[in-house]
Amino acid sequence: MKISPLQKARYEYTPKLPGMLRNGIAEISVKEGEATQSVADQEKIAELFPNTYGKPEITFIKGQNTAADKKQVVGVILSGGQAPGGHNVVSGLYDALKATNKDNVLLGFKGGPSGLLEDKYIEMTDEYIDQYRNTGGFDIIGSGRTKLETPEQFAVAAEVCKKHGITAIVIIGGDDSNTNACTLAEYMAANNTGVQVIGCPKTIDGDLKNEDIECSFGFDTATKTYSELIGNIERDANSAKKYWHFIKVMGRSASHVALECALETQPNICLIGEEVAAKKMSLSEIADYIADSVEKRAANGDNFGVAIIPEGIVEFVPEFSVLIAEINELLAGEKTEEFNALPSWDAKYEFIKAGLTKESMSVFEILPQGIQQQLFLERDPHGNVQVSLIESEKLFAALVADKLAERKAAGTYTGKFATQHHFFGYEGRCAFPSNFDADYCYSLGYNAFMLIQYGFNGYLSKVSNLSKPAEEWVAGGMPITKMMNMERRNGKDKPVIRKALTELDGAPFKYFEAHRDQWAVETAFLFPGAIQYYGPASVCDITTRTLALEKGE
Ligand code: FBP
Repeated sequence: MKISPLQKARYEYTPKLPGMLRNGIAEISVKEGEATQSVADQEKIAELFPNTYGKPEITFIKGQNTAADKKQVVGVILSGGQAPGGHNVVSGLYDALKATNKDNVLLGFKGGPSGLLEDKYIEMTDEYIDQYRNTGGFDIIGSGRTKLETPEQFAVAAEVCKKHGITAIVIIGGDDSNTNACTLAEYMAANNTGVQVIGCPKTIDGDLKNEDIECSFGFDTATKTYSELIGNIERDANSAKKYWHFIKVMGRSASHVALECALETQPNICLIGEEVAAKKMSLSEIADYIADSVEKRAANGDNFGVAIIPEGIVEFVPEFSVLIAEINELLAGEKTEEFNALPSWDAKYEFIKAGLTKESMSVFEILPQGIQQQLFLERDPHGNVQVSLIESEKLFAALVADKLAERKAAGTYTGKFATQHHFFGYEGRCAFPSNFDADYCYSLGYNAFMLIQYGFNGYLSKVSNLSKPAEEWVAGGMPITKMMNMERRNGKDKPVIRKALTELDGAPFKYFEAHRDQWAVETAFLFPGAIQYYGPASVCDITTRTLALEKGE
């Protein structure tokens, strides 16, 4: 296989472990903390997780290793969307497992959770793992979005574990995957299978975090990648001075990615979904807000700019989410076929007009035709509109153009408004992990094995104090039940990990809020440049602005 010079060089990189994990396996001991309880709905969660609820948090410290010396066969699964660093979680896990006992075995289940159910796996070897060290992607074993959640699936999983003598499963995933890891852990304990389940916090979206988990892995590299590109576009915009760039960035629901990119690049506009929802902003108000910046900049002779739009924005605009719900109803079941059989867009439009409420129709009417059609063409397997496929960068550009046309007619705006549209998402999910993600992920994997070795079940691998150099990081574990609460999902109350949305009273948003009016008018662009892997730690090892601000730095 031909490999790039950077990939070759990255093979040589030695990820940094937290200081307390650096003394060798024989000198890692465990310190138990207080018993824990769930973030909310304690009684209900305790009742649903009798075997895994209320366990103590633990920290690894330097000391005599007292873990039982049994042979471990560990299965690992990558679940959900790719996030840079996943390969290092697997290699950290592998290295710790082999350093403990060279007869230990690591099986990688292929293609996500379905690999476990279908018993499709590969056994990891030095040679195989070495090809993937410090590289991006999940191609080491592949990933998938099958949910492991029913008792029937758990029974199959337990059978597969029994067949291979598996003693522990490590699930590398986001909030939903770790919710399922928690339920699987409870099942394994309740059925005396002897199989432990450990989770690792992954997602570029950055919405799996709380007072214990400081960030999910992949967020650092993905946002640095998008910020590099946004900075490059800002410089292009400032050179040519003729385009407004509307840039949509990934993040299915929460706006953490958009906010971090804004902190890194200081664009003229960045929308934050959570704020739009809190202020109940309509599409028209958002368009006016952006148009105000365009108009003020035009008055200064600056007919260019950059606006960042979070992917999940449309779900946060109250009138838009009502429209989407009505469209889902309108096309429920067989009505989709009836709609698709209509001969022309005009006929379809009449069908839509007859089916939507007056309020939703008034929202629908102001959308560009391309977006109107997207709302009806793209459906997920459950029959829902796939909001992530809505080109909101084009939607807002078009709405702003309409506002500016009105202002021009009224004589208040005389500038030029030419737009370019971009979507940054998949570009960032498989980048070579930054040093931070390479170190953090390797530590999460290494630490996951320590949790296994000490017999913990239903724990999330936890590495904290992340804004400090790796030497000062703290490694340990936290019962997943601690992050759970009850939420309404598909018409039922379910125990789930609470998703972390952008906090409007949090330091990252407050910083943005304090500066955005200036950024909206001036050209205050910041150019972060490409991720640096070699050079001074002040450039190569810096983490996100979000983490630094959250830590008061
Ligand atoms: P995870 O929550 O599984 O980490 O995935 C996040 C994400 O990258 C979102 O940002 C994006 O909306 C979605 O995955 C895209 O999913 P897909 O890869 O299935 O198109």
